[in-house]
Amino acid sequence: LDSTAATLPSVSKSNIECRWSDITSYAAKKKVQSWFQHANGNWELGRIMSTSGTESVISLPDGKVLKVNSESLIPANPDILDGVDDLMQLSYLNEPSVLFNLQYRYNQDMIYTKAGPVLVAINPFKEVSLYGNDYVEAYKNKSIESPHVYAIADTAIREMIRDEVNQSIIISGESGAGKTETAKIAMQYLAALGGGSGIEYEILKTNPILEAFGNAKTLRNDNSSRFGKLIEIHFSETGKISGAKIQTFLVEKSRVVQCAEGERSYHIFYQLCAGAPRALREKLNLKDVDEYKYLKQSNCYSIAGVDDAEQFRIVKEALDVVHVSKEDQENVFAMLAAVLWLGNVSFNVIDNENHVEAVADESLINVAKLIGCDTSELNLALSTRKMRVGNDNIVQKLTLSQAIDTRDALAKSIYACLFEWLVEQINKSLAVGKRRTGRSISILDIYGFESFDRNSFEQFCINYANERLQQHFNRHLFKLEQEEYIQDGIDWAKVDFDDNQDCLNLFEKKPLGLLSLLDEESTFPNGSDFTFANKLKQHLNSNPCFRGEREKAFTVSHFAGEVTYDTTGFLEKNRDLLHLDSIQLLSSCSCHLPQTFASKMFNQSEKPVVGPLHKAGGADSQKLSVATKFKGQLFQLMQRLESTTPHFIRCIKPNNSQSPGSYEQGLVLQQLRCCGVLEVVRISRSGFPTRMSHQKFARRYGFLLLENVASQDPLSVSVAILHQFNILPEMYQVGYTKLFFRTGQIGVLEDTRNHTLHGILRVQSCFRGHQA
Ligand code: AOV
Ligand code: MG
Repeated sequence: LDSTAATLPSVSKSNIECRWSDITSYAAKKKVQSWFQHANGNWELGRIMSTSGTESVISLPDGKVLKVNSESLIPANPDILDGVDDLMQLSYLNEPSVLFNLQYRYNQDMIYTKAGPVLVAINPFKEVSLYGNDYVEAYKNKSIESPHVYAIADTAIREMIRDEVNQSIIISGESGAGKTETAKIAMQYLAALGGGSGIEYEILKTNPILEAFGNAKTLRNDNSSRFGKLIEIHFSETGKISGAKIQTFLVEKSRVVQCAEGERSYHIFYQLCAGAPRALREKLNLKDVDEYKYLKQSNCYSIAGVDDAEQFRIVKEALDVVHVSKEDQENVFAMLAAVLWLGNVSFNVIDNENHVEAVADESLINVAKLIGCDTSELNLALSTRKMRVGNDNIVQKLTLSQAIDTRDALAKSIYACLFEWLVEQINKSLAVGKRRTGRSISILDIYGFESFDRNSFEQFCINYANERLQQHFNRHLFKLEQEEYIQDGIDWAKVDFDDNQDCLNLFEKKPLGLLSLLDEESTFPNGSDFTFANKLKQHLNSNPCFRGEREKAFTVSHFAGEVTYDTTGFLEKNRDLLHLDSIQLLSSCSCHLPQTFASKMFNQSEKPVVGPLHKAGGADSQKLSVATKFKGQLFQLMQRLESTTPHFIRCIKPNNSQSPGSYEQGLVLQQLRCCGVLEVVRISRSGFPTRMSHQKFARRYGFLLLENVASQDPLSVSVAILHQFNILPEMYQVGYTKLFFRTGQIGVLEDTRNHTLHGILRVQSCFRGHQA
């Protein structure tokens, strides 16, 4: 007998109600299957041989027999429930059962599983044959029932038409979990069902473009989105796509000038260098990727299995499709080349105060040529700063580090403007015509939660966005649900869930929250990352979601885990200053894009103030801080989503090595826990997720009644319908204003309604045919 088994494992809240001791007598447990947790945390299915007192003896599949603490055993589901496609169907809803169920399906390439109203998608990291026309048809005709992104998209279309309410498909999950792929799969389905006008083809082609310019290889994901995206697809009355609008959020521009070992800058740079045809190469003076300092620093040029040259061809084709002219495409490539060459611009120290001048070499000449200015003007903009002192204009020389910062700021701004400009062009091409119906389905795909060894301002913003999104998820699936039941007088067992309001408060509270303190410090001329970190520690140390760390670091307890941020560069990135000299340079350029960018920057810089107050007078652009602007965007986004019916998809990353076939239980469990999937299932199981007002219900199904109802008020009609269709009393509740149904109940009624309606239509068209 081996008694080295783990002692009491950490059993989370969601397991507690499913312990053996709660559900059955000890005698009944003999020979039944049970989960046993190994010391490494993995669960294994065993069979209980005997139980005495607090100890049980169990046998494992490999023949081992263990003596374990009875309390540590968790009931397993009967074999017949192996791999159910909705976790709601599990008799025992505990963590190991859920983990096993998902794994069982995953091993057979069934990567989708419902968790009540939420679709769980586990990244296969390989091609699975679940997509394409046959599948689209099958989901459209409802000849397949198994959970799928297509099914979610189908529901969204149907509900949009049925309820005349805008819909949203909200995709979340950690970095590399599969959000972007899932978003594309959803778009595919919508395009297939709503296609016809040709605009759907354009919509699909926005993906390779935005991925080329907004995705990059990170340590977590070879194709990591470095921007957030909401695409709103509009439909006409007849359910056909009439146009679309893309909104993007905070693209990570620091990557253009700086990126960590083993990561890459944006795909498009490598694609351009690898794929540009000879004429273009010569025109832009393009070199190989390893000749550009911005690309060289991370020591990583290629991605396994990706042909950058081929991708370049795909992107160019896509640009054609969304009506970016050949001329504009060339302008875009010129801007990319200018950014690359900027990175190679170097400086010479010219006096003993460390003042510099740009070296007039090939790189400086190329940048000037590509943006359309003189090398001398470019040199001045990079190595000096004009200031106004009293009534005089003075020119101040820059030091080496100031000049490098100015150069990098220019490169970042050009890239960010280019990205924004591209999105505008795409939106023009996809613009919804005048016949706007106001019906739309939005798909949200943002950068997933990130935690690296070193986390900076970018992770701070990304994780804050994920925190906001998590609250939206909570609000819908827990809070609003409960509130609605209570309002309508429905008896309802409360389910606890992890609210992340505390963490959001830590970010958003005024004046003592992370964002306010960051902005405040950013406005102080003498503020530094160090003084910022100290302020945080001084004001926030009592907050349970915050912990000050050594030196300039601090830790935040996010819903998805703790992340330690290094404040180095926070202030500079938050201020995001571009000197007026640089903007003026761009506006004086002879090329069209730099001018456009300059006016964009001017408009942005006229807004209210955050930024160091210069004693010499406002020579620098002053504008909203990056964090404040981002927060504003997120609030707007949430407001927009609030007015839609949400459909949630949770992507799960089964391993950290991006490899197929590997399912790490601990990693999956951690993701399931932090996003509250089990709680969602529990709430749905005990609740009544489908609801309809008495009026609407009576109107929708009243015509199916076989007998007249004495009283015609909506409630009486509704009750008569429920009786006629034998809907069991435990399957619904009648509230003050609405009817509440358990999952699946309304489906039967809908089917009957559709059949009957089709029957009526057939009869009518026969009748008309007869008349003619
Ligand atoms: P993410 O969007 O969630 O990460 P992606 O959608 O980029 O993650 O997925 C990462 C990689 O996983 C993809 O490049 C594919 O190789 C693979 N993958 C994901 N879903 C599927 C699928 N359904 N079928 C086949 N392969 C898939 V991030 O943007 O980093 O947060 O920020
Ligand atoms: Mg992504």
